Amino acid sequence: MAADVRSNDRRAVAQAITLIESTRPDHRANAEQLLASLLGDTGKTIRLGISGPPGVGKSTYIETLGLYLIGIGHKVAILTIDPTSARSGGSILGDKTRMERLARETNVFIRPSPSGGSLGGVARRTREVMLVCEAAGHDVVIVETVGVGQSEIAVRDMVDMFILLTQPASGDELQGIKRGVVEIADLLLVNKADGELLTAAKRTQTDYTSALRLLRPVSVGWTTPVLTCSALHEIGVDTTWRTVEDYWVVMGKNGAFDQRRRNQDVAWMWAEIKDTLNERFRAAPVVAAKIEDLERQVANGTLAPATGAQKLLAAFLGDNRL
Ligand SMILES: Nc1nc2c(ncn2[C@@H]2O[C@H](COP(=O)(O)OP(=O)(O)OP(=O)(O)O)[C@@H](O)[C@H]2O)c(=O)[nH]1
Ligand SMILES: [Mg+2]
Repeated sequence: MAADVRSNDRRAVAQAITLIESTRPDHRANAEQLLASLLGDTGKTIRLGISGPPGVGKSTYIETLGLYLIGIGHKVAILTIDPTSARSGGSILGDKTRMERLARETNVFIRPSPSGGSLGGVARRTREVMLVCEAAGHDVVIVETVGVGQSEIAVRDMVDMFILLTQPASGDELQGIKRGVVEIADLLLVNKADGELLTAAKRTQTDYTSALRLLRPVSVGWTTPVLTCSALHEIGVDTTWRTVEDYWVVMGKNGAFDQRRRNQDVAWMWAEIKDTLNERFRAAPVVAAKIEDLERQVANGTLAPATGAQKLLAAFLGDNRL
């Protein structure tokens, strides 16, 4: 399968991803083996995170950017993390159909996140799917998420550059923009800079630019630019890509690019440990038998949370001295 993935056999890629997303323990073991054999062919990519509130134009932007990128010879993979689908168990509607033109291209691979599971679980697999896409020869990987807090952080932690999409806003609205998200952006795009919205878009650009001056840049040696574009009318999207290339050069030269990836890999290892321990813990019969009762006692206030935790940990570790 690894050989077929490397030669970008679409069926093999799809099968590899299905294997990775499977929760069966034997599948997991195979998935890890597959990932280990693909590792040498991963990483020669730019990994982009794109986020923004619902309706801001993420799908439209990714379609326009994607078409532009394949036009200049790139192979693009688009992975979406939708925390709302993780919560509701539903799959994301529309996104795939809304990127209709892009979906028809052969040098493009689009994959919505699997439904169900926690955000952590979805993000965990998305990283691995990203590696499969890279091994298959995609040199631009875009991870998209809807802007609802935590998911942006999850995406930020797996990409080289985080792009935040916004739209023309009034001054009041600007105050309300979540500062935390703006702080983690390497590039801010004010989309819908067209027609009647153009003036407002330019003003929003100025407002953001001055707001950003007060913040410490997330990436060393890089000042977060604020650009305007119109994804719908395909204006300025090529300029946004040139900024991505600039970023790549600057961050590559000062070593921040490699450093970030190394940090991400180590953090990823620890996240795996945490998730795996958590799974094993909950699945252990000695723990499972006690969870419900102890949770109830803690909820009632008859048992201190720390004591409840100690009891469960002691059961798991088989050590009463804990
Ligand atoms: N005027 C204008 N409208 C745009 C632009 N980009 C997107 N839109 C419109 O904005 C609406 C939402 O666009 P989408 O691309 O679906 O937005 P999204 O961020 O993917 O939305 P969700 O997937 O629901 O979070 C659509 O009606 C688009 O046609 C733009 O550059 N200019
Ligand atoms: Mg969308």
